[in-house]
Amino acid sequence: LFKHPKPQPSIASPKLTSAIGVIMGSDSDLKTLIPGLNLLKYHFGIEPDVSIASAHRTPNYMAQYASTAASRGIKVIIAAAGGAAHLPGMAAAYTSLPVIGLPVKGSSLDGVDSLYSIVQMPRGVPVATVGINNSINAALLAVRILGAFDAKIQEKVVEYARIAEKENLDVKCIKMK
Ligand code: RP5
Repeated sequence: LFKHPKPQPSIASPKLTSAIGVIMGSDSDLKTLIPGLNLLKYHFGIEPDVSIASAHRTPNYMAQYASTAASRGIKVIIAAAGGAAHLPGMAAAYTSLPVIGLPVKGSSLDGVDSLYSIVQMPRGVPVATVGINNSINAALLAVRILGAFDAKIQEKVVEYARIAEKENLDVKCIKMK
């Protein structure tokens, strides 16, 4: 069944909600994004500007979203899509902001279709591509970009790495016992 994207907020009166914009091709992509969204919210204290903006089903909204993102205060965009995953590339074509592409694993080709669609951008229109379904890395790359210009965010990035290292060590110690 074709699922229509949910009604979108009007771009006519856009409001700044976050320095990170998160767009996805379909509401079916949301579950893949949840780990990254939770990381942004609970570790970094960032509530991203989240929207469904399909490159194919709502191309005008997608174009408006990407072309007005910078003027709304967004600094980096995470774009998640599966299948013929044109959303990150099209968003990058409509904005000069950094775009992080998150390939979503679909039902037929294990996400390799999404990965190839996102990573093989033509010269001149870059998309930073993370691993299939790896919304954690998409979130971390976004905060690393922001952290280059914001000492508090950078501190949080360092803290995250420390926690991850400790947790990994703890897991290894448990396994060795
Ligand atoms: C893409 O098509 C979306 O990003 C999604 O991953 C995939 C399937 O969409 P639905 O048919 O589940 O809406 O555009």
